[in-house]
Amino acid sequence: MKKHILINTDGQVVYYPHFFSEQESQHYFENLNNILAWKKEQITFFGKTYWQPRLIAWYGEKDLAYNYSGNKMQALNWTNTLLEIKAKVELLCNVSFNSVLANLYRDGQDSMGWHSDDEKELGKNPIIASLSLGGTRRFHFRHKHDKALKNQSIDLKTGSLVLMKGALQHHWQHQVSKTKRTVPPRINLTFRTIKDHLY
Ligand SMILES: O=C(O)CCC(=O)C(=O)O
Ligand SMILES: [Mn+2]
Repeated sequence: MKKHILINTDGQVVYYPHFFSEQESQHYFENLNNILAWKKEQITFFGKTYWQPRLIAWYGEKDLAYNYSGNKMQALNWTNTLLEIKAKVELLCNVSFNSVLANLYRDGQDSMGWHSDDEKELGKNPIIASLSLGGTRRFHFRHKHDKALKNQSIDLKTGSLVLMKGALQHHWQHQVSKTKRTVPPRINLTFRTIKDHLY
């Protein structure tokens, strides 16, 4: 499968532009948009609580729980479609995932700020597989300490998959910025493995 290595210093970011075809992507977008239990959630940041600027839903193995942005989240049971997509992603990356965080960006004002996926439940050097369906949004990376390393960014097209691995989450942050352009809604699925189960 065609791939492009975006970052290869202090961790790796690999981009697969055509993981799913246009038709498959549209089919999955419609299913997930209709069926997932989308919710507006709060985030606690330096003691202050805000609404997250997007909708989210978290699915995984039975009884799995996860501390995400100051909230204890309880996993919902996998849907058939999520299991089907998970199996295809696992074939490509040779790891098995026990959960997925789904993000719905309704328009260009929905976003996700600078962060690393470094929750301790994910373990030391997690592999995270991130699928994009629907409207194209730009994904940015910045190094946390080394100013000599340039920021990187990439347009996440429908049907594309990003793998983040190695020490990436220790050294780099990523974000999906807002845009004034009119963009169709976008669904993102980030498959993760929770190591420390809270149950
Ligand atoms: O929407 C995306 O592509 C990124 C989502 C993300 O970074 C996350 O869920 O942690
Ligand atoms: Mn992230």
